[in-house]
Amino acid sequence: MPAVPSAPTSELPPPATTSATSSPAFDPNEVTVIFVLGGPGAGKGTQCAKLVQDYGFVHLSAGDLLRAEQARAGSQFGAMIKEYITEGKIVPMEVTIKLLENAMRAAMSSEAGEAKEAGASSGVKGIPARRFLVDGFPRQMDQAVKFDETVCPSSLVLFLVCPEAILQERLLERGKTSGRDDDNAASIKKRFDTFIHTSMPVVDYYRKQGKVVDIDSAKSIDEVYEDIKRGIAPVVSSSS
Ligand code: UP5
Ligand code: MG
Repeated sequence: MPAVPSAPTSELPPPATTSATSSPAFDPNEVTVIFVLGGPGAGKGTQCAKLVQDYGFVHLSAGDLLRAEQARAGSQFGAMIKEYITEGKIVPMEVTIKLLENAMRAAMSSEAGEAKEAGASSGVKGIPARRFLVDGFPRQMDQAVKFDETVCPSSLVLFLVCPEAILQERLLERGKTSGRDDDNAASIKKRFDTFIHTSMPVVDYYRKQGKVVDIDSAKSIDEVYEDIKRGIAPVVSSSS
């Protein structure tokens, strides 16, 4: 296996705050963040798309942001991100957190964000976007601690639970057409290993804080979504 290089971070500015004693960039009373976690292929992206449609969440997929940065012409992180993703490893958090923070800021200041927050049918403008689904992040303890400290503590964690055999079948099927560097048998195995050893401690950490809602994502897409709607009800009603 090739050595994974450490990430140069000079191209991205440092996180907004770096001291453990300073405040997060976004006030959790004004911004609602839901983390959507689960193994590779658990249905995080599929379910987030449905929540965006019905609730006007802004959906931020850490994996999608990293793939976009990988594809961005001139990015100094492109080769490094590709190698980490193919190896199923976690990209150094400075890169991912900055991409997420930038995307949150862009959504909050954009017309698109305003329209989403207001709801597609109301047509009301001028309310900043403030409900975020953060999909596939945090997946390592250092990321969880840093994001909570410097960006915004989450209100809820949706944890999509599904047996590995089903996940593998879904990913291999998707791999026939997805073009993703990691939808192949070798990468999928590494992604599973990383999920168990590196990402599960994050779920346990939030479980101790009482934030985790477990969702059986082996069910059909619509059944999973019904369970998710019930799971987020307390947070959605209190932030609307
Ligand atoms: N499908 C979905 N739900 C279904 C259901 N209920 N029944 C039947 N089929 C269902 O779904 C996957 C497939 O399953 C699709 O074909 C779908 O139709 C079907 P999807 O919704 O895409 O699942 P998702 O959980 O989003 O799977 P994904 O592959 O995106 O999960 P990963 O967590 O592996 O990928 P992600 O893009 O988040 O991360 C990729 C890599 O980026 C990581 O491995 C890592 O290297 C890197 N990364 C970081 O380094 N840091 C980060 O913070 C985040 C990512
Ligand atoms: Mg996804």
